[in-house]
Amino acid sequence: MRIAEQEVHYATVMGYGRTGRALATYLHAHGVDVFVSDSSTLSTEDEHSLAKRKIAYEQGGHTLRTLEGAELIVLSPGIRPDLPVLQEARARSLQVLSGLDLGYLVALHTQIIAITGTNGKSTTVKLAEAILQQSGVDARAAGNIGLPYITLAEHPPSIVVLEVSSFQLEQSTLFRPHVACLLNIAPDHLDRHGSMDRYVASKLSIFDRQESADLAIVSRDISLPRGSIAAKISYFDDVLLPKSAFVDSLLSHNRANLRAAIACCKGVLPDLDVSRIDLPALEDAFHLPYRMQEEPSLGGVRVINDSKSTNAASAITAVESVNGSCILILGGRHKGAGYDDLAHVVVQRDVKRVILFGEGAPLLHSSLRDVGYARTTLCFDLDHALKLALQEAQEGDTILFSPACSSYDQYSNYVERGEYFSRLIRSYSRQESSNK
Ligand code: UMA
Repeated sequence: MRIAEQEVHYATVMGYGRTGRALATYLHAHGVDVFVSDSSTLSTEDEHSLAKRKIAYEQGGHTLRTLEGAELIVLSPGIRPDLPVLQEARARSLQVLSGLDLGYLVALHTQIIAITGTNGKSTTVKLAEAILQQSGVDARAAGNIGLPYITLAEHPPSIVVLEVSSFQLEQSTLFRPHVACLLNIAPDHLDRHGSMDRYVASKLSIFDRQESADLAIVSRDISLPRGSIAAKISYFDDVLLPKSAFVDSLLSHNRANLRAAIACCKGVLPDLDVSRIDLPALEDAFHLPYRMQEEPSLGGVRVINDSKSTNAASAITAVESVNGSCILILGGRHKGAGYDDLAHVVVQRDVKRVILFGEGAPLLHSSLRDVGYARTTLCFDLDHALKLALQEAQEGDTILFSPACSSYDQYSNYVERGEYFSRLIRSYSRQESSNK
């Protein structure tokens, strides 16, 4: 297979999750001899699928087999670029690409809108995709939102709207979006990046390879390093939204997401008439799974499932959007950033109790204690946390599950955690109906 002037016969895919599977499938289908390397134990299903296609693999660690004979190494987002085996790869001058780099190279004629930021990425991506589709454009959303970009590469759309994470950006050396948007930056993923400076640098690198014909879209709240961006800069805060009841009904962060999505669409469709956007048809984009998802109420208690909240900034937005008294469930795997801002918001709002679970519970507990908030309860898992929340809640209260931490201590991802929480609620709801 020819990839950017280079004939590739043998490639290694590192990480065999959602991205790794898609990368291996694409490369294998194009005649490349693929080797898969994963640090965990593969499922029997994955092992069978690889064996059936005669794809060699290793599991339980990345050994030097990762490099043997490889002309190309492609990374899943979860692979840290500083792994010893990758340092060795660079010492041997082997080409190491991110999944985004590979998608970019094999679908060079697709126009790319790339959207990053600590929060609001998925919503903005879905909004931009829907606005472009309304305008008759063949546009598809992909990337961190759940569909690896390489999956679209076989039959690429005219425009791809990519959700891009700091992990993917940190690994990328070639990826160049025509329109790049940075929504916001708040502390997150410090366990991976090591410091806030490096996290910010990885976010800003979305603009690194843009050229003067490209467009960089940011919020006025973000200070850009002077002279570092070649693309034309525009600020999405300046986008005027049409006056409508629908726009008025949006929370301020969603109005910002809508402005950003429109700015991105205007980057590829300069004549887009904002007044002709069917705004109510965008409703679904504001209701992504496990993002402030309304669950069935239990005994007059409103229940919100915000499992997608994996950092303090998104939990703050969630807490601030709840009116009235709330019981907040927080916890999961700590990612290195602090919770002081969140603790201050908890103190200021009508939060009756905070139930803490998982690995991050002790740290969350001490942040809350430091601001003088004492109504916390620690427990091990979500089952217990919900049980305690229901005991505490009275009719008219809201139980808000907005964990502020990643799910990786007890679940494979935030979706699995969100599904689990939903299942718990449905089983309480069934019990409630059968008791009537
Ligand atoms: N693995 C290794 N070596 C390592 C680390 C991981 O082999 O050093 C293996 C794991 O054992 C596992 C596989 O890699 O088998 C998992 O790969 P991955 O962590 O790259 O995850 P994928 O399943 O490929 O999913 C990724 C994104 N996950 C991460 O970035 C952690 C998904 O974003 C994304 O939807 C998917 O690609 C499709 O593009 C999830 C996410 O949490 C939702 N993203 C973070 C966020 O949004 O905050 C960045």
